[in-house]
Amino acid sequence: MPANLTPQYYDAEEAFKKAVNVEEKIAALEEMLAVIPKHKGTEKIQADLKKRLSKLREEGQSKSKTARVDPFFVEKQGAGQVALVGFPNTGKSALVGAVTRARPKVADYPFTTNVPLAGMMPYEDIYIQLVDTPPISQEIIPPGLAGALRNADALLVLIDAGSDECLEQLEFCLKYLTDKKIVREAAAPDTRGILPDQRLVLATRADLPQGHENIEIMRELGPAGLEIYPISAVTGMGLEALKEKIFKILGIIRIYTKIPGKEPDMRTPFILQQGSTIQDLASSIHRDLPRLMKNARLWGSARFEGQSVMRDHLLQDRDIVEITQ
Ligand SMILES: Nc1nc2c(ncn2[C@@H]2O[C@H](COP(=O)(O)OP(=O)(O)O)[C@@H](O)[C@H]2O)c(=O)[nH]1
Ligand SMILES: [Mg+2]
Repeated sequence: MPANLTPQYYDAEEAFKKAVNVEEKIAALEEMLAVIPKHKGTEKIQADLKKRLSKLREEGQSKSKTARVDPFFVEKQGAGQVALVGFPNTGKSALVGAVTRARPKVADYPFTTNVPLAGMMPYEDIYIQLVDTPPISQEIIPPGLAGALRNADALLVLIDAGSDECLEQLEFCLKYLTDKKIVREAAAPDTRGILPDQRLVLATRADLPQGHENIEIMRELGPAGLEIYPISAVTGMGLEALKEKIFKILGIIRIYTKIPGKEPDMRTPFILQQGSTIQDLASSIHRDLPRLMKNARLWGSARFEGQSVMRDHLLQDRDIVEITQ
């Protein structure tokens, strides 16, 4: 029996896809349940919505208990979480302020940021979460910071190109990240950690007079082959390309979905890891979809538009997929 879902229902579903935390997801599911036409054709969907709702409510309760204990824990929002790490006064807060709407305190005295502070950075049609963190130095490393960094999906290491200590900063930060197993060479299953490719070193305050020379010194004397990317939060130098680099190191792709006979929904992509397949997309849309799926068609990276593809077909960033059940 057809479900004949209404525009209100699709709007609520849209809100669910956009939801960035458990509370918003719960609110959207409740709305979906409230507006879904109540007849035989939607019984299965209704039951499923109820199940998902009760699962999320449980999750929400256990989360709020743990969230209070650890002030360094930042709940993930958006397409990916990128944490900043660096010495005092390297321009961490200034960078977050320049590319997000968050307004962390920027000051020329050290230790103005005591706990992590998140802001959302718009990139094309998605948001990426940046997390400003308390500084590290030879004298002090905030306890709890390592956990927060390990929990991120990617890292920005900020080195002050305006400082004569830049090489020491670089070596100290990289060593801290490997010693604490925040950055690891190879990903082990079920262990958190960031791969070297997901860690980007920034030479900040590169507009300062000594910036150019210091960057040359770091490139020459720092680890061989390490990319050092100059930016300035004050002049804006390098910031646009930085957003693209951040998207790249997250290793994510955006997939848009469409309903047969309708225009694709280009507003809210599903975010998947690079290397994801049609099957992965189906399970992230709905738990039962991999089982119910009959056919999938692809626009974008396909050889021709609307090509039917297999479940194990590898998706590319910006693909459009239509799944029929
Ligand atoms: N010239 C210059 N100064 C900057 C830049 N970014 C930050 N600053 C200054 O450097 C100081 C420390 O910046 P802040 O963002 O608070 O550093 P944090 O301690 O790493 O968060 C402040 O006085 C900022 O105004 C930059 O790109 N260029
Ligand atoms: Mg700061």
